[in-house]
Amino acid sequence: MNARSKTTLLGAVAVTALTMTAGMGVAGAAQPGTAASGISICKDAGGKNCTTRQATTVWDLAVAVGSSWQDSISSIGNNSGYNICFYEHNNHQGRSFIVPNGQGVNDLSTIGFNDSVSSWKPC
Ligand SMILES: [Ca+2]
Repeated sequence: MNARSKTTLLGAVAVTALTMTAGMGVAGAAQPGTAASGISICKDAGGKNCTTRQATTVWDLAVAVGSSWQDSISSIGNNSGYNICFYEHNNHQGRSFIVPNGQGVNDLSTIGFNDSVSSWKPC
């Protein structure tokens, strides 16, 4: 291997590492839809103060995740592998909206659902 090809190889590795770092930064902060595998629910808008669950059916958010999560979600990311429907009340009642797999809602107040989600299911 000559000096020139060594430089090229190192350059390629550096670019790959940089791309991964940039992608992870976007995922955590501004775009909940690209967050970690599963359903990320966040108490604050912009993908902040989150926890993640796999694509299970949740009948009652207070029971399945914790009482502090009931009527508190302000942003959502969905990388669960399924489209997920979220509901205003327990047992999949009341108003609802769908978050397709691979997408998210950065601020639920923009769709009239801030601090009001109480259950979800794949749909
Ligand atoms: Ca909130």
